[in-house]
Amino acid sequence: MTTVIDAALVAEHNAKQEARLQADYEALGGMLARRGQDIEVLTALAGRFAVAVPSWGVGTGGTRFARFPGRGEPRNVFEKLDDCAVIHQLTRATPSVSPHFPWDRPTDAAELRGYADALGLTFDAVNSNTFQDQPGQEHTYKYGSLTATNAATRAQAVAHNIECIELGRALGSKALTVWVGDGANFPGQSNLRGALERYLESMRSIYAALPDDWNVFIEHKLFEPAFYATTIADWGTSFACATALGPKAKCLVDLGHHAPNTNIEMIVARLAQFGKLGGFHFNDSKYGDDDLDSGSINPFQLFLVFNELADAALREGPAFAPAYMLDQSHNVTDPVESLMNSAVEVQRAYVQAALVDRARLAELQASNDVLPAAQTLKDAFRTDVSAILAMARVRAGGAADPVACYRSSGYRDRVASLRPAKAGASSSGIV
Ligand code: RM4
Ligand code: MN
Ligand code: MN
Repeated sequence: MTTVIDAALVAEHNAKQEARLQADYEALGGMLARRGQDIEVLTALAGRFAVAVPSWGVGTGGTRFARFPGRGEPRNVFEKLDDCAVIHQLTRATPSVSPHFPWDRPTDAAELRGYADALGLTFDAVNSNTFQDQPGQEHTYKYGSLTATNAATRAQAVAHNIECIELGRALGSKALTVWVGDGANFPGQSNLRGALERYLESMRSIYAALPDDWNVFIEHKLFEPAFYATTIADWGTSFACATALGPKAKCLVDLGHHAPNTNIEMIVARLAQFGKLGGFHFNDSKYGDDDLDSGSINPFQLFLVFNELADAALREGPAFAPAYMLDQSHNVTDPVESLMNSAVEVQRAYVQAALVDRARLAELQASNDVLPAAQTLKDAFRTDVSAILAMARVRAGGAADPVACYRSSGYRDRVASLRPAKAGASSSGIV
């Protein structure tokens, strides 16, 4: 495997941190042992955690007002993979990349797969894009794609999704994520039921093109760009469509795609109960689809999501394996740093959820002893598992402190000189 950051530099960084990490790890291990928990079991669990990086996340994002490009942004999918490889090398928690087409369309899929392989990366779910028009495209998506009233527009959107499946097959992916911005901006603009009927008809054609071992993930989002009525606005619609389509169709929960204060962990519990939880796009938000770093606003919510996942895993057994992906946009931070930060925060919630004393929680719930039940969750959430995460990384060849190690590597300066900005071009990121 090619290492993008000099392995000697990582080793030197870890050597400097070793004494402090060891002391913290021993102290935490002692504290956990007094609670009846084995730190080594938790460190092994942390080492098995993986979350996919979104290819579009390594570019600088933007808002509808402006995009302020960052230095050394990747200009093509190969450079995106280089940045993703740095994230994985230092965190050891992001071995796969979720590509977005046509942004990442390769001229030679085998070459792209080989490039990823050499970097120690694989491809996770592929994403279609019918929320933008592409140069030379025959039919516009201005009034919708999979739900368009114009049959030729729908056929074009279906064909794009089928092309995504074919590209994904060549890249070794096993799932297609479909998010559409289709909807209406005015009451009366669209027949609400008719739009969903057209969506289902289009999705049936896409579903029929799925290989046997593939899934399609339906991603819902409350609003934007349709501000009055988004066709796939909520998990209920997503669930109904996934059920109508069949067993290969599942629901994808993007944490930022709900109204403020929505109980997302309950959505997770419901989808898991009915066998339709396909996966996640992790991020955080304060207002809407803010795409902020995971755990940066509401880490307790992230923990509660993982608490439900831990409960579901116990009930369902090893077959329960929703796809974990990040979906973020970075406007003011270095995307590599933000994605490393998020991967670690999601991994933190995963480990904290494993700390919950489930037998005690079940007893407290059965006897309606409310306050200690709430405290049982808080005890786990308040436990600082940083030393476990750092130890898992160091043992796997990653960095004790990924952001500090990344900064000392000078990677951003190096790529800034290798990747001069294209004047006027929005080479990556969303906008
Ligand atoms: C959407 C949604 C999708 C992502 C696009 C770029 O809001 O979250 O997952 O493909 O943004
Ligand atoms: Mn998303
Ligand atoms: Mn989104």
